[in-house]
Amino acid sequence: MGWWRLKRVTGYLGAVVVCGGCVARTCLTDGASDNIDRSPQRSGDSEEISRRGLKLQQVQVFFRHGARTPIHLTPNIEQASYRADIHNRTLPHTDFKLTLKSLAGDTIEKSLYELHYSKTVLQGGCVSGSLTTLGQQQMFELGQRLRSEYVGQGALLDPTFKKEQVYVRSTNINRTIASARCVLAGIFGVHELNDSGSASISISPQKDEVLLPNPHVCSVVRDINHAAMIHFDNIPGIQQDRLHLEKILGVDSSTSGHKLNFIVVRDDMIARQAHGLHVPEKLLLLQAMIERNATRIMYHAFCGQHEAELELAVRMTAGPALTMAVKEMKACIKGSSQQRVCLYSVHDSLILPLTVILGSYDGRWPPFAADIRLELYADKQGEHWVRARYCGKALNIRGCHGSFCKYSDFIKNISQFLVEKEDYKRICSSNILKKIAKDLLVHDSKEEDDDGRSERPAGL
Ligand SMILES: *[C@@H]1O[C@H](CO)[C@@H](O)[C@H](O)[C@H]1NC(C)=O
Ligand SMILES: *[C@@H]1O[C@H](CO)[C@@H](O)[C@H](O)[C@H]1NC(C)=O
Ligand SMILES: *[C@@H]1O[C@H](CO)[C@@H](O)[C@H](O)[C@H]1NC(C)=O
Ligand SMILES: *[C@@H]1O[C@H](CO)[C@@H](O)[C@H](O)[C@H]1NC(C)=O
Ligand SMILES: CC(=O)N[C@H]1CO[C@H](CO)[C@@H](O)[C@@H]1O
Repeated sequence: MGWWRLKRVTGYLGAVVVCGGCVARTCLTDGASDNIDRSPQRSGDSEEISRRGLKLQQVQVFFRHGARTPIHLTPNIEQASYRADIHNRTLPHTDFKLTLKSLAGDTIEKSLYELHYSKTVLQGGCVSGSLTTLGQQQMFELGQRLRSEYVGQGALLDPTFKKEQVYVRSTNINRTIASARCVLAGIFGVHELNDSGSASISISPQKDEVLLPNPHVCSVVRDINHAAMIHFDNIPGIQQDRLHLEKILGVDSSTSGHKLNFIVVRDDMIARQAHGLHVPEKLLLLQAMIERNATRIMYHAFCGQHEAELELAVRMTAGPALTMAVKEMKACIKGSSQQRVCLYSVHDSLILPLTVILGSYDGRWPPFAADIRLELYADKQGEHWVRARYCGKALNIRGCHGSFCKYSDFIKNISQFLVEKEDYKRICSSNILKKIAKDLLVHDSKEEDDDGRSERPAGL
């Protein structure tokens, strides 16, 4: 299996921007290695809900797809076998009648990502980047957790599926579409969904896709991504660790010209671990190093190489999706929308910068089935409040105190990251990264005068 070829072809399509990778730890309750705090409420939350008389009006959920087959393979390591009869079965309790709807009103375009994945058939018959049977179950269980909180007598949703109340949108990739299906099945059950016959998932054409950092329409996103994925050696400390890993694997990048990316090795490793497949000892020994360095590269790929790029980067990578979610909140407050639950089936590439915007990035790779929820409440006086949650746990939203943030404060605090279509387009094609780099150079040369350093491993 030509790993180099895979990496080359991939470029930033799929492998990078739909940044692969995953983690054995998930937001599920089963993982032994799962050390994420999943307690659904903070201790004071239910008290605050009753004290203020908060009533839930709407919840929007961004979730990462479940466990999948790898997108990358490690050079000089024997491939793991992903048997299609084990890992590519459709779970009957997630199988129901579903339609896909194009948001452009025409037929859904062929997915370039799927076209790319389908070229790599893994040992065992599964295709790269596909949601596995385990991944389906993880998403189903996320759906069940949503059901337990939001469905029932006096709750946000009736147990009967009403298409006006539930909006589902996915990126145009099989594993996210299938993940959305499994979440829906977990919320309503396949009998109800089949009886209703009206469940659908909306898909945007690539040119308008906001559910992932979109390098196809935004050259600023592409350049930020490229800087991290190709020139990751600029990140202090990476090169030394990379050379060590290459030596262990017997990879000689100086002759091949292709530096081994930690994200590649991590992706392969995590997919094996999630599915209980063998991981070679020499990789296991380096797992902590691979994890940390890969996560660091991933962070820079979506949040910029330098602190000075951060605000711009996350505004361009996750801002459009957040802007869409804020519009839904506004529509709910105005009473112009009946949608109570919005489900967005996405990737780690969106989850990570979203947590950065919310002010609560935990420094880790978002695990399979990780979810961010934006809950909109109204109090007795009719004032609105927002609670954000990551893997169930309430977050401190940037600048707010406690779990609940006044809607007006929430908007004030995140407004610098919101972006309308026209501004997005304008910024995307601007030379703003060059400007930032130039400012940094001026800044750096001043510092060098001070401390005499001749060369800095600048990220830009
Ligand atoms: C629901 O419908 C799907 C196909 O549309 C079918 O395969 C499945 O068996 C049905 N499940 C139930 C429980 O009715
Ligand atoms: C995996 O399952 C999907 C959905 O049932 C199917 O379209 C695809 O052909 C299967 N792939 C393999 C390699 O079995
Ligand atoms: C992805 O989904 C399409 C449409 O359902 C299907 O034709 C294709 O075989 C799927 N690809 C894989 C790799 O399962
Ligand atoms: C790479 O991993 C090593 C070992 O865990 C760690 O000390 C180092 O800080 C990591 N490098 C980066 C850039 O995160
Ligand atoms: C970063 C930011 O805008 N923080 C503000 C969030 O909202 C609170 C309450 O209005 C302000 O005090 C913060 O300054």
